[in-house]
Amino acid sequence: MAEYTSILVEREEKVGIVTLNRPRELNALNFQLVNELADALEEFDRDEAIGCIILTGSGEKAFAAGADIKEMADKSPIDMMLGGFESWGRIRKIHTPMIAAVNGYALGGGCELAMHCDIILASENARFGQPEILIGVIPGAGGTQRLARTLGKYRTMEIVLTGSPINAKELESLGLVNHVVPQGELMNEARKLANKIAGQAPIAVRMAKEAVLSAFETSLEEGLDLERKNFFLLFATEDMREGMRAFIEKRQAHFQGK
Ligand code: DAK
Repeated sequence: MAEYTSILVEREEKVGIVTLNRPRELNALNFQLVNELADALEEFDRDEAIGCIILTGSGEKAFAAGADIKEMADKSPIDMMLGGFESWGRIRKIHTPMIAAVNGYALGGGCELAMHCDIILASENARFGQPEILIGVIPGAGGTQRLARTLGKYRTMEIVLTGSPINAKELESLGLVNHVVPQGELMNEARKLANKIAGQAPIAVRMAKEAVLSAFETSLEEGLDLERKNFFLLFATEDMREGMRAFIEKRQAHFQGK
């Protein structure tokens, strides 16, 4: 593992854990942090032993309070364009399933980062929002698109146009948060879920993630084609033979990622 200054990186058997670690700034996402995050996620993604990644924030107050406003305040459009935002694209391309364990504020880029993950768990005190409008800009890392695709037009408009935060329970009922849990249990619940995913057949997991994500990026026809091709391809894996044999023999399957 490389040395990082703005994140903490741990591995627990098949699960990688990345903690955003600028608690005094409520884990505000400066360029260095997002670059380090992309590096760490790619490193886990290349590691065949890692089957799921948990992303969380340090401290009790925030997952991440957004991009670092102090760092952005004097930038020009060209600075912003050339200034390192490509790391967000790298995070979007991670194949390993990612669970956001949202332990407080997830605002602006923090909310968008949680939405880059595949499953969102939140503590009871978590608050999500896209407050960019309050500082004269709009979401820039997918907030308008991912919220609209999950919540629909009208709720998204209110969130983006008012900047008002929403609590985790409401987002659970709207389908953006998978589960709300007491703060003290958040990481344990995230670990349980991550271990469950990491115990499945790795190639099937990867193909399943790719297929679900394609629902947001392609037409239904193209998405169905991709799903079917991935389904057929899995019949080339040893894990598929093992999974089906284990079912027939009434025993636990042992997947090898082959
Ligand atoms: N940036 C920098 N510092 C921040 C920060 C942020 N986003 N959020 C909090 N901090 C700092 C505060 O300045 C304060 O530092 P000191 O003053 O003590 O030095 C410290 O963290 C504690 O914050 P507060 O004193 O404000 O704490 P409170 O409990 O009173 O309030 C709060 C908590 C979360 C409600 C408040 O801090 C807040 O409103 N923060 C700003 C939230 C925000 O507006 N976030 C959106 C930022 S814009 C893109 C990718 C990403 C983005 C855009 C494009 N591309 C790929 C193109 C993302 C943009 C954004 O996120």
